[in-house]
Amino acid sequence: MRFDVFTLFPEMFSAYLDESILKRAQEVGILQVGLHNIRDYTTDKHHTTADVPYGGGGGMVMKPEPIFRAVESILGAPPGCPVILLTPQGRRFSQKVAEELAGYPHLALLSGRYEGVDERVREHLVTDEISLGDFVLTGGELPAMAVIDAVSRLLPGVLGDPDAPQKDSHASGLLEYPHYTRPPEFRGWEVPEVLRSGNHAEIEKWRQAQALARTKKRRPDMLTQPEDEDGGEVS
Ligand code: 4GY
Repeated sequence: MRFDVFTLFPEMFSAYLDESILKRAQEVGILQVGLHNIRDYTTDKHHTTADVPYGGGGGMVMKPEPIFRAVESILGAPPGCPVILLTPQGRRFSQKVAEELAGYPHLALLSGRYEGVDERVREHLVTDEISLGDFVLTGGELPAMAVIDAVSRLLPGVLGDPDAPQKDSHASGLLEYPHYTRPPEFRGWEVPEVLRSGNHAEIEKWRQAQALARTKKRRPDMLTQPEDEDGGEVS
């Protein structure tokens, strides 16, 4: 799978993508990430990427020309893949959306800065808008990395255990059961006896009960609204 990322800060991505699991996925050719600096697609002397908003109000808005030029240079016009803008105004990201996106061979991610992008980018270039949640960051770079991470780990061969994505919390519809490792006692706090019993049927029963109890307590919405319904339309 390939991601092409359009951003004013491509260097922010390298430290994250060039470590650990995502590094290996790129080395073995399962994952490709192209990083493109929108500033490289400006044509004016000062390499202008943003300007003041029409109508006033302060702040800066990302200009459409360099964004269209960048995306169309890399992907063609029209682009042959979804072009996803990371914005609090988008549909909410979830494990289900990650699974949907993992079905594409190629995605473009657009990370905005300042007050956001000119509306004509949304209307005539962007095909999907995704939000990580109801909070405002300084840019769309962290959300783009989160999407790459959540989608990439679903691709066959990226995780060591091929069943790992099916075992995920949220894929199961429940939160994770508690995890323990050695030592069996730490500062007087013991690992539950059942986990050290070697009785795999009892361990499985305990884990399911713990996952259900934890979900009821922390995320009752996951039990009454299965998967990730978004609360429905508004008029
Ligand atoms: N939350 N989910 C988010 C965000 C920052 C101004 C547009 C979010 O996805 N993106 O907070 N993005 C804004 C900052 C430009 C992106």
